[in-house]
Amino acid sequence: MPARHLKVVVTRKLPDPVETRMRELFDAELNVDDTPMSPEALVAAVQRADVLVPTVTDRIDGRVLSRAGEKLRLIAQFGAGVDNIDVQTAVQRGIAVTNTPGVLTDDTADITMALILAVPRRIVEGVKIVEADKFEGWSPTWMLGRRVSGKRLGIIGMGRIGQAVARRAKAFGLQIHYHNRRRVSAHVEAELDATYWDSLDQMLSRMDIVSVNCPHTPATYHLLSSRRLALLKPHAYVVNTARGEVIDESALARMLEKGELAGAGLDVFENEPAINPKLKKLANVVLLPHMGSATLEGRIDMGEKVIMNIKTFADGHKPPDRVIPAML
Ligand code: 8YV
Repeated sequence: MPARHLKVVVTRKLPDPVETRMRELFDAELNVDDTPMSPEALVAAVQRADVLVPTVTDRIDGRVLSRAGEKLRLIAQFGAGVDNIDVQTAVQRGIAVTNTPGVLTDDTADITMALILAVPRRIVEGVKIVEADKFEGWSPTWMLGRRVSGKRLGIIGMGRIGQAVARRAKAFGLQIHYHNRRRVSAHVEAELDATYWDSLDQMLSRMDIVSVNCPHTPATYHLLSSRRLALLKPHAYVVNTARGEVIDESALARMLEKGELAGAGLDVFENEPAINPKLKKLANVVLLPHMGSATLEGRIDMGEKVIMNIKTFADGHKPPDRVIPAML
């Protein structure tokens, strides 16, 4: 079918240049007022679409897929993570799934680094003091945080984003440690001066800061369980810019409340947009509203990748960013 006749249903508002190009290339149905789709609206969308372009906020589970129309052949996710999609079922039903890896690596690593600095250096607490007109003058023992340089950073998930975090952190004088399903190449380890731990438990008990940078899959759900969180030293900080589900959020909140951990910087949550209310009350916790990849440039690049995936598919080729269940 010519690309122009391809019914592409986009579930959320995307940046104007992306939407305009989609309209030029495809029979694109846009969501200009950005109202999130209800489960019923999603079912209706998969019934009329040739291609669905969802985001992290759309749950494309087995139930939705079982009601998909014959025409649906591609789910071109606008995002790197695909944990909102039942990829296995989609592929079994002959529906290809693609994502947008690579283009949000630097932006997400920047936000991770911002949290790695913000929590130990108490940046948000400082901002709040100034905003509340409570800055009454400098004192040598006031607002003391902890030095970042020289500390050990344990990165969980040494893919593109994990490596980009490591590169930044190394420049800030942190010592890089990591746990990953597979050890990275000797060349990357040497560049980052990184120490590999095949045992996550052993790494955790030795780190000053831990950063979660792995995808959420059945294997990483609650990877930082309450048992594993308890392995961290009480002066350790936890940063998560990947997916909330990788950490047992209630256990983390409980430990932070009791002072069993020094602090946390979180951009993602287990039940977004809901956040454990305990976390919001703690001064040593910095919370962001899932904005790791939220730059205009990043969003446009993500849109470009979605378009390339759809266009290649429409031209009868395998789209470049296919997600294969074995990868998950
Ligand atoms: C995106 C993300 O904004 O790409 C991802 O996996 O977590 C976010 O940074 C979101 O997924 C868009 O669907």
